[in-house]
Amino acid sequence: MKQVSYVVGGVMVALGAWAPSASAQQVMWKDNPISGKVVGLTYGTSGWNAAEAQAVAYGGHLLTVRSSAENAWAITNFSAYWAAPINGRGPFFGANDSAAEGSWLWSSGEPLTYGSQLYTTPWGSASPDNYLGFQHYGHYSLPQFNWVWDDIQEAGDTEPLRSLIEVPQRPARSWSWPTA
Ligand SMILES: [Ca+2]
Repeated sequence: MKQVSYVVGGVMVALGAWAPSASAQQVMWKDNPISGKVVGLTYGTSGWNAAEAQAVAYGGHLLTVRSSAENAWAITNFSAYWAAPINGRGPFFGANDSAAEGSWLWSSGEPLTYGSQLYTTPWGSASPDNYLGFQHYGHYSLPQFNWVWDDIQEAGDTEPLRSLIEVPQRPARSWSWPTA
């Protein structure tokens, strides 16, 4: 196997015998002409906090969605790939109310404007419902609900989820998905 290296958080890390297995580092990057940013879908799944930490390591945050156009762009460009392997839920994005119940914020620090009207588009009509008292993390729900936004617990409820990352520019090294 070829010796490869990559940069994480400014530190060069050497990897021996890297193989193209399904790792959390595999991200499908696409340029978003609406926001002018680069959005990536992780192949690996995780809880929300690990996903946000990975996004920060790439120089960004989990995805901020600023308009219906940006929301539609994400669904159009990634939904064919983004369902979690077991129950098919869509990926995490940056909206969360983990600091204060009911106060939804973006992990990027941008104010939540699009999506601030809860229980209506882009949210599902019953979302966010803080089910069981600890659903604080936004994700795209399920295909049969047209990928409306939903709140889910940190670990992704029944399974960890893929995640959408947003960065200012393409990372120096990017892996592609095994299927794309
Ligand atoms: Ca909540």
